[in-house]
Amino acid sequence: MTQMIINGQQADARDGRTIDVVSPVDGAVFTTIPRGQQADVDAAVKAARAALDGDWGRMTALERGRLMLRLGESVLAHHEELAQLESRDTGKPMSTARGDITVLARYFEFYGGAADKVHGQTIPFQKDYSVQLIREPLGVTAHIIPWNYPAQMFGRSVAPALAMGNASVVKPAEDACLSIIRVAELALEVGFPAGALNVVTGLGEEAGASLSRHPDINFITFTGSNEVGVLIQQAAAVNAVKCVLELGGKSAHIVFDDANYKLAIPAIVKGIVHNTGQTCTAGSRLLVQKGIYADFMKALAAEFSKVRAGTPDMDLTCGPVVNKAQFERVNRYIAKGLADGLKVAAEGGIADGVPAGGYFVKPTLFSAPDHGSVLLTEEIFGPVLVALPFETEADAIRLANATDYGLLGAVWTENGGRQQRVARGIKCGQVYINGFGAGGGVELPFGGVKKSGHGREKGFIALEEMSTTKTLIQFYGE
Ligand code: TXE
Repeated sequence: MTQMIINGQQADARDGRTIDVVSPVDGAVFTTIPRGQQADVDAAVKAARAALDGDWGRMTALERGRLMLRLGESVLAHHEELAQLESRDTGKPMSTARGDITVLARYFEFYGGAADKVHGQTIPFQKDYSVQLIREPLGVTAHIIPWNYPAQMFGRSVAPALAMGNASVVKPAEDACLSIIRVAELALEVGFPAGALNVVTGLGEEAGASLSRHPDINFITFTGSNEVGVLIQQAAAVNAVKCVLELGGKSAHIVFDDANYKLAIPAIVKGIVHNTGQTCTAGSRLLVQKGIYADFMKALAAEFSKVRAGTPDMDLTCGPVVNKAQFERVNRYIAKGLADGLKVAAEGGIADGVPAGGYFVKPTLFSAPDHGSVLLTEEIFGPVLVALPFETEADAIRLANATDYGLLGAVWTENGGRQQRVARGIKCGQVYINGFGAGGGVELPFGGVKKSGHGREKGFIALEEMSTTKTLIQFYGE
């Protein structure tokens, strides 16, 4: 039984209820977490508010930064333990989980180092006036986190908020929250004051909804489905608080006929099978110029068919998907692709010896004759890639933009002018040129446009998102 962290203490749900935690590897229950409710959320928000008025709120930026650096070091000292927890909870292959914990530590290192480097401004104004623009924390920040990268997203969401002096209440996903709770315990061990960082576990429609509509929060950041993102924005509107939403994607690779196959093919395969395709930035669409389509697909299929899904200990490219609902969803999309007339260009496999009852799906590469199938527009969130040929540069940009999402894109060409034109033509928040994915990209502003959401996380820009400005206007004349 794992406990929540509220006001510096481990806590069960006030009404004692729990949620079973199921292993994606075999479908068996292996622990429980508290099923937090409104009363638990109230206690966490109250503790965060008190921390702002107490020790945490009185700390200098340097002191906060040092604590965060210490937490980053503690994460590294507990690296293997955290990776095991993360892998157990999500089914991730061990090397993926280890990579995620390294990125988690990096968030605390990056934002811990940045905490005392956020400067204000002076603004020229009328005669005998001095005007200063200073940065202040927003107050109590709420963080609703999904299950696909619990540890990484905890770091991405919470580290900039703490660096700016906010006090945070985190609601991790009910499917995967064990690493987050452990890091919150480590935060207490390294000296974070009670209430600065609280974790309330529970169901989305209970603890998540209570937190998002709580009248005493000042900011919400949410990563998850578009449907829930809309509810979060509505809740934020009721209290007139700012929200940052990261709601998934349908990111396209655009491969021109002069592309470097050696670079493109492994990156495209990894871009859809890493984390078993459960990545908001997954490159889940592939647009290939007509002249090389057959040849490129043949080379890609040879690589794609090597992909295997297995248990975390087998440490293959893919694991299982996270839960039964995702398992059914991905298989439903594969069946729909076949019904829509998409051709299977390659299939990976499921390793021998995976336990019965695990949520393993067959990695699938489809070739589409035209843009007719929903597999080209909807987020599948599994190891399923759909390819489509295009003729001209203008067609490629039009097709890349033919979805409601706008998170990432990638352009593969040696032509410098084309790299710029296409990268600027895709409507999204990040574009890679001759590459894809960058191991977390802690330093790089990240977020989407269109139904992928709004606001930016990662990089220095997150420090602006998670703070506000105050303008001090002083008359110094006589
Ligand atoms: O997401 P939910 P689900 C996409 C992906 C996936 C689909 C469904 O396509 O297949 O969403 O996944 C909390 N008020 N992404 O159902 O429900 C919930 O407890 C407040 C993309 O798991 O959006 C969890 O902590 N909170 C994605 C978080 O929201 C609520 C990552 C996300 O869960 C809530 C995950 C409510 N009413 C899924 N209902 C990405 N962008 O990376 C749920 N939650």
